Amino acid sequence: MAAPKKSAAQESGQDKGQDKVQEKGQAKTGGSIPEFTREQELVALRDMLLIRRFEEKAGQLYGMGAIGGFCHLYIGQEAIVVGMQMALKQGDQVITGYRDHGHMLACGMDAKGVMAELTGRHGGYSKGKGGSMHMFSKEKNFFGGHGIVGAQVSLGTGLAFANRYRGTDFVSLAYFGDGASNQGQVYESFNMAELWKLPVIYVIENNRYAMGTSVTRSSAQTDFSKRGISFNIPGEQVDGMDVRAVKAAGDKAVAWCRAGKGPFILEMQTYRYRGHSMSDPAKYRTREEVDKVRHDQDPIEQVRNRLLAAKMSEQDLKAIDAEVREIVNAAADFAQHDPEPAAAELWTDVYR
Ligand SMILES: Cc1ncc(C[n+]2csc(CCOP(=O)(O)OP(=O)(O)O)c2C)c(N)n1
Ligand SMILES: [Mg+2]
Repeated sequence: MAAPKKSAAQESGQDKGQDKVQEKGQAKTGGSIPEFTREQELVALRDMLLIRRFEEKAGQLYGMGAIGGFCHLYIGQEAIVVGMQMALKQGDQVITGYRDHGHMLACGMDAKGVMAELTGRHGGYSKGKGGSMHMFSKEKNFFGGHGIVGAQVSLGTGLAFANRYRGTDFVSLAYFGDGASNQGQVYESFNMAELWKLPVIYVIENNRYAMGTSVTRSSAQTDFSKRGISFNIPGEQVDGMDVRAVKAAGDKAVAWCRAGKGPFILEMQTYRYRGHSMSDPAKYRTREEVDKVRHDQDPIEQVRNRLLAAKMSEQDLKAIDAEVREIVNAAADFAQHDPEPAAAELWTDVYR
């Protein structure tokens, strides 16, 4: 059978149709977006800035050769993990794929430990033996960090099963991408989660690309909030560039899960500013496309602008950035000077 004809947009690799869906304010977050208090705005700003500066530094260290292997940056998507974290309570679990540094920082993991893992040092979360894609923190309920696309979806469903089995009211969050959404195990997980009413929120981070493939080229159904329809799992599209919209959607989904109603799907409409990984020249999209999102929808600028409009001074905002930069610089310094793991570590933490 001949391959189906592609549209002009698909041929060019440009994601025109999706552009429209994700234009500012287009996502359906269930009506108006509740305002944040000043305190919430400040928490969101600081936490998003920490991720942004951390990722910029990781990119620099990678360029200097201090980080080996793969490194997938989260720049542009910060509002998702920060907004969702604001909707959680202590004891809820988080699991994600390989674009994971932001999730760890949002969970409260230490920037030094994360950065030192990237540089393969003993003080890293996996003693320098895991790297960017393999970090965990039992204390902060962060379950990785998974390089196999989609694997975290079934594991996250398992975490929800454990919550149910133990009779707790904790909720698990399984983050995955638009590309991962087309994986078979996602739907096996959806079925079991709804069948057993498991408290899991499937957070689909639709950043419009899976490596170099745009969603319109790879997905028959590009409204990812509908992916649970045949399992009766409710879903919502959310403006993932607005931290307030993310928090509001998160609150709703968390309440649904905690009430024992089963899983919930949140499609976060977002964008990654950098290539898929550090080695991706991102030739499948135009510079203008990236610049437009940065200019019109940047999640950090949105909060900064609201704070400025609420009479917060430019100076006070700069002080927050300076405080964050200090944390990140200290983490980078530690990550470059901490020793590498001893050779004997090769024989520890091995599953037998
Ligand atoms: C099972 C499996 N298939 C393929 C890959 C190669 N791979 C790594 S990332 C990726 C794209 C995933 O894209 P998406 O889910 O949209 O996440 P994003 O990178 O955009 O955050 C692919 C195909 C893999 N790691 N695992
Ligand atoms: Mg993607």
